[in-house]
Formats: sequence, structure tokens, C-alpha cells
Amino acid sequence: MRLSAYFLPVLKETPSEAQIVSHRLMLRAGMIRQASAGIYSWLPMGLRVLRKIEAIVREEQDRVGAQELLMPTVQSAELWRQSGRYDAYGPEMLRIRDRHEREMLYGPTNEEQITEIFRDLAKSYRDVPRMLYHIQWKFRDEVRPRFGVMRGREFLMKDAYSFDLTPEAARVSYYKMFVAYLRTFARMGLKAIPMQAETGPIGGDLSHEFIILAETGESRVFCHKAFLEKDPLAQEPDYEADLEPVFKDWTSHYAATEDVHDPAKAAELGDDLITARGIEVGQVFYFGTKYSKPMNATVAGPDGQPILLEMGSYGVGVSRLAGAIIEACHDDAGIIWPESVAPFKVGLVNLKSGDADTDAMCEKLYGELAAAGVEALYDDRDERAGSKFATMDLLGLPYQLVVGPKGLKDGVVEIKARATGARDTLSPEAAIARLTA
Ligand code: P5A
Repeated sequence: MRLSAYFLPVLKETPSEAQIVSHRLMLRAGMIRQASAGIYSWLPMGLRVLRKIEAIVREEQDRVGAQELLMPTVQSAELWRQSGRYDAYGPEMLRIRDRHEREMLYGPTNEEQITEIFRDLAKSYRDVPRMLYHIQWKFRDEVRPRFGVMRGREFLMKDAYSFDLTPEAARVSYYKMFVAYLRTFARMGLKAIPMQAETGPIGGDLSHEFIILAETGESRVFCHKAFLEKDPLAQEPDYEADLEPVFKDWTSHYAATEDVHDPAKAAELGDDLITARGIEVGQVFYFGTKYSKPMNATVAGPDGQPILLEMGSYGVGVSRLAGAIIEACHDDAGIIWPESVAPFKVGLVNLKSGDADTDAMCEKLYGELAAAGVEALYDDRDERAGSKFATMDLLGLPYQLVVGPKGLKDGVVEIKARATGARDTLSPEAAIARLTA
């Protein structure tokens, strides 16, 4: 993409309405635009990141055997009356009437909808177990939408649902999702700690929130410092095997959100206790028959007798993650994207647009990167070098490939790694080899 032609409204000034750094940087880097309170448009740069996050979520869901479908955003009130949640959900639910005065709602979550689908379409015990997920917009009329996409009213969620015949089997599904979440967040460069959590309006008696430690986080959390050293990617789990040991390993140390915090237990940790604030990027729930029972969702067992389905649900805050990653990965100059979610891998900086040799070399490198499938943003604008560097640092692409007339005289270009600031001077061929490796 050529910057001269890109729809990228970079802001020079710090927007005054943004209270936290990720919100400021998302606005300054031209990623999002507020439409109304807690509702955002995703501009081209922001959408690229959102799609990268989605792709990682999708891969890890597929890996544990979850299957993607797509349910609608608008649901009928009738459906929610079947579970008893229509009245219980409260003012966070956006309630709508259609032209026939039928009561509808914009879905804040999809437990009812998936339960109805599974109840009506899965017939026997042979259709179970299944894990189904979608990545779909949600609406929650939050009292205090804030921090940009971190607490929005309209937001993108990956929500998965598991169906099993027994509580023991449902736990196996829970462990699978738990492991998928550890890997999902780690692949985004995040240290997400699974913490015991309250189940709230979703229900059930077993739940974990996946929390990133950050001062700007909305929840208070408590955990053992051992979590800071653990790496979910150190070993590829065997998905055919029993994942309970992985779950047990990750839940053997104390970690709890404020709502379920046990001060006496935490005190036993002594100096090993971390008290911090955190951002919730995902939450998993096991709630058994909470929905299947009132909605009469059963399958026929081997003896023909109906078996009530055992269920769990599993959410990832896809749009929130864009902000959360920036909270975890930035410096004073701007964003520092982990390569896995970066909107482009390389920012190609032409230090002297209009200079024939420099332009020609940039065109050549840009073409070679494209041919190798490396996403590059080419700053071909007629701007001062200083301002181009500042823009690239703000945008936070992992590598800057800098080309200027001085270097070219000596046959060299420069690669700067955004994360470390390390610079390397090398031949254009070597630079391409490095960036396409
Ligand atoms: C699990 C999947 C659920 O809704 N039902 C389906 C369950 N869980 S949850 O914890 O309430 O939400 C899942 C994740 O969505 C993100 N999230 C939000 N992101 C941005 N703005 C919001 N207002 C918002 N509310 C929830 C969180 O990351 C949460 O973990």
C-alpha cells in the first residue's frame, strides 16, 4: 500500500477525549473513528489489525475442533423468554420493535440462539459432542462505555458453545477451550493469566477470566508471580490426549479476580502475591443445563431416552484485543505491533521522494516485498524525513526499511526493528532476504 493513496487519517495532536494510551494511539494512528458513544467505525488500518486478531482466534478454535458458523445479531425476545433471561438481563440489552410490533433485541450474547439451533437440529447422542463458534458483533448498552474499543457498546466477540452428554465430558470441552485460549493470547504477544472468576449473567459454577496485567485495566486482580514466567507456546499440546493436566498445571497457582478473591488464601502466598489491575480479554464458562433445561434441549440417548445437554460458553473480546495489545505494546513514540497482528510487516521509508535513484530503488524493493507476499506500507509522500520517521514509529509496524540517497551511494539501505530500535545497514538484496525470510 502506498501511503500517498491510503485512507489513513493520522492525527498530529493528541485527542483530548481519550483517557488511556491505547485509545489515544488508535485515534492518532487512524485506526478507528467514533460513530456514537461506545460505537466505532474501523478504518482501513484498524480493520487490518482486527482481521489479524480474528485469524489467530479462528485458527486456534479450529485446532481444538470447534466449528465456525454465523448467527444473526438481531434475535427475538421470544427466544430469550424461553430461558428466562429476557427480563433478567436488564437495561444493558438493546430492545427493538420491528414493523409488526414484534419484540426483538440486538444480541449481547448467543447462548439462547445456539441452544435453539442445537435442540432443533441435533437429534441423537451421535450428534454430540460438538463445539460451535462464531465471530459476530454484540451490543451491550454499557452504563459507562469508555476507553475506546476496550469497553464499547457495540463490539466484536468470538463466542463458542460446547454441547456434551455428561458433566465429565463437558469439562473436557472446557479444558480444550482453556488451552486454546492460552495459545490464542500468547500468539498475539500477550501474557494472559487465567483467573478464577464470577459467572455473572451468563451463569454456572466454573469460570475463568483471561487477564492481561495493565495499570489501565478495569478489574482488580490477584495472582501468584509464577504466572509471569509461564509460556503456553513452550510446548504444543497433544489435542488427541487428555488436556486436564495442562488445565491443572495452569490452575495450580492462586489467581482470582476481585469478585471471587479470597484474602486468606492469597495471604499464604506472602511475597509471591501480585496485586494488580487487569484487562479481561476472554472468559470461559461451564454452566451445565442452565439453558438446556428451561429450553428443553435434549438428544435421544442409545436407549431412546432424552438426555439433557451439558453446555459451556467461551468468549474472546476480539475488538477489545486491539486496544489491549496496544496497552501492552507501545512506547512514547507510538504502537509496537507484535508481528502476528501487525497491519503491515514493513514500513518502507523513502527519504527523498522525487530523487530518481531513491524512487527507483524504493519501487524495486516495494515490488519485491509484494512478490514475496510481505505486506508493506510504502511512505512515498513528499515529506520531511523526520516527519516520516515519526509517523512510522506511531504506526508501529515491526520493521522500517529506510532508503535514502546517501546510503544508496554506498549501496546500502537500513532496517530498523521497531521493538528494539536496533538498526542494521545492509545491501538492498540482503534487506529483502531478511524481510522475506
Ligand atoms: C461467553 C461467550 C460471554 O458473553 N457468552 C458467550 C459468554 N462472556 S463475557 O465475558 O461477557 O464476554 C466475553 C468477552 O467479550 C469482551 N467484552 C467486551 N469487549 C468490548 N466491550 C465490551 N463492552 C465488552 N463486554 C465484554 C470481553 O473480552 C469478555 O471477556
